[in-house]
Amino acid sequence: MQKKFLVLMFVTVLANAQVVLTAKIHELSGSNVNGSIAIDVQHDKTSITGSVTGLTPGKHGFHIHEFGDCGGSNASNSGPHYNPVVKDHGAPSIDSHLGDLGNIVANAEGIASINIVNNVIKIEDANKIKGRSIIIHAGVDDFVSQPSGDSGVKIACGIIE
Ligand SMILES: [Cu+2]
Ligand SMILES: [Zn+2]
Repeated sequence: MQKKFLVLMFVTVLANAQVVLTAKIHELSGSNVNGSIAIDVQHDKTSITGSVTGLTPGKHGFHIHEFGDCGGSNASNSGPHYNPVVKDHGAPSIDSHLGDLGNIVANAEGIASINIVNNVIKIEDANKIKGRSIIIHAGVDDFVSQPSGDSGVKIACGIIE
């Protein structure tokens, strides 16, 4: 009976595990794209919410890149998409880079209200993505082209804290 209770307690703690990370998004090379993002990592999924302004209307590739460094020409210091278990690039799924977050969509005013549920990033990944960069691209991630979805230049970058 007591053992059962302890197991139940343990499961409850796991189910409630949650790490909230944030990223301040800053423009790159005069793009005027800025915003803030919250990454709410839960036991079995992650909610990504926030707002980004200064975009051109439409879809923009959105990824976690390997290195937490927005410097270099076109933020080249950020490296490739975060890919800890060596998958191909694609739409967010267990068969894609862990850093593949899909596209964000800006309205006619250039504002993207982000509200993504990602079923790939789980609680055990919270410490792996912390300290890396999150990047917004000028173009659409086509989910097919390798290694990065052909989503064009990087227009904004932030560090996941
Ligand atoms: Cu990217
Ligand atoms: Zn990718």
